[in-house]
Amino acid sequence: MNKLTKTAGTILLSAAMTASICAVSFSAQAAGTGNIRLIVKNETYSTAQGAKWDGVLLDKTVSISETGDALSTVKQALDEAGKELVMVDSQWGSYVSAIEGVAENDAAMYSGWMGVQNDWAVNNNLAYIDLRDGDTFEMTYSVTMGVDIGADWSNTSTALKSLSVDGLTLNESFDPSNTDYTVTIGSDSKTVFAQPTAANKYYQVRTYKNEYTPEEYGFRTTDAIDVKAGDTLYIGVGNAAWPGSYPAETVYRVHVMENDVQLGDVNFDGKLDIADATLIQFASIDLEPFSTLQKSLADFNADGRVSILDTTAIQHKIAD
Ligand SMILES: [Ca+2]
Ligand SMILES: [Ca+2]
Repeated sequence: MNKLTKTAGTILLSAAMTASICAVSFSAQAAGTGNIRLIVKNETYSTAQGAKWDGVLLDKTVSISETGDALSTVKQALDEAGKELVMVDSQWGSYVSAIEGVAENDAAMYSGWMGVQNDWAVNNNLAYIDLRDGDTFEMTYSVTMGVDIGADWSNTSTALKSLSVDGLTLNESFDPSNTDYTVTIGSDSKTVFAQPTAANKYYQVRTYKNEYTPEEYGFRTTDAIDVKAGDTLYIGVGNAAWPGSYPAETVYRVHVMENDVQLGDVNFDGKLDIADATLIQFASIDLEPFSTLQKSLADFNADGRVSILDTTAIQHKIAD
């Protein structure tokens, strides 16, 4: 490994330490209560390549430790399961260097154990990561500093790689560059589970209902969400308030509708009215950013572009 890469690694660790300060002030919940699903796995370094073991070593519900952090919880759970955990002290604090004989630097230089909380590749010391009841926490072996588990420092995109909602069918197939989706559910209410996956797992993903409130934890993939027509799910990726450093967040929206969305209804409220005409007018002079779906809904006169002519066409339609 050359010197440049080492320097880059040091910078990353420094960034992680800075991020940890944010993480500590961020968590206000009671520590040490509840359970998490803990998964310990090595799917990147096979026994054929020389690993002591591969696959899933552990996948079970375990108690959160008294101090509430990920490092002590993993240690406690592995102790209880009779699995060997080796921790090493460094200037950055203690970290997991080996689990049941699969150790850092075994597969390659800088290979080692990473923590993944609710599909977010943790970017600081696990002792600073507070666990919440219902979390999923993975200890996963990475050969390439995260790239092989979907976490890549060189990827600055805050897009999602995939998005589905268990219990609902999106009206369009998912496209990372389109941030608006609709689902049609009639007058039913449903219990659903949002299943977003970030293009880069170093960026957190959180789901909210009806109000985008990134200061809150939001719904995890295992949290039930009750929805009815008129609700909107917001799925944020890489908000600046969350641990880590981010270029710019992306927010996806899933609009839950009674009926299929109609042409012109760019605010997804199920009605075509003056509010839509006004939004389209703003978008036509770049005062309102429109998603791919909104652009197609906005082209009311079907001339292939969003312009004041669409606003006028809608005004005529409403006046009829
Ligand atoms: Ca509307
Ligand atoms: Ca048009």
